[in-house]
Amino acid sequence: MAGEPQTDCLFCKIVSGDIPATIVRESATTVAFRDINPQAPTHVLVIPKVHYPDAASLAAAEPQIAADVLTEAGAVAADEKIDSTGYRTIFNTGSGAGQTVFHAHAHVLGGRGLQWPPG
Ligand code: DGP
Repeated sequence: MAGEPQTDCLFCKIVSGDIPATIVRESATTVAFRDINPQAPTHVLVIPKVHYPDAASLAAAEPQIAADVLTEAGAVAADEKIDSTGYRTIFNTGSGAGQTVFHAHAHVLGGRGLQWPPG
């Protein structure tokens, strides 16, 4: 069923605690944890606790939770003190854009100079 935990989903297992992660924030609807392969001094993933494969499908089904993900991304940036220097919030969508985990997630990156456009 839409939104239900998926047994083969890595991030659902982080939500349930079956796979450990360095959690930096948690809300009723989201979890934020450090990326295992950081691309910047701060690289945190913010995920909804419910399972949707990408940001657009989450937003279509659960717009308030999609908003919660963005609100938490901003809170992570404030906690990590990268809000004043600038940070980037990225939703890779589809394997052609580099998405490897098909549970919606926002990357929050900062703490170094960020180039534009991204590669
Ligand atoms: P994406 O390529 O946009 O699907 O991003 C997936 C991210 O998930 C990638 O940057 C690496 C991260 N990741 C993959 N496996 C794990 C894990 O087991 N733990 C943590 N903390 N991050 C992971």
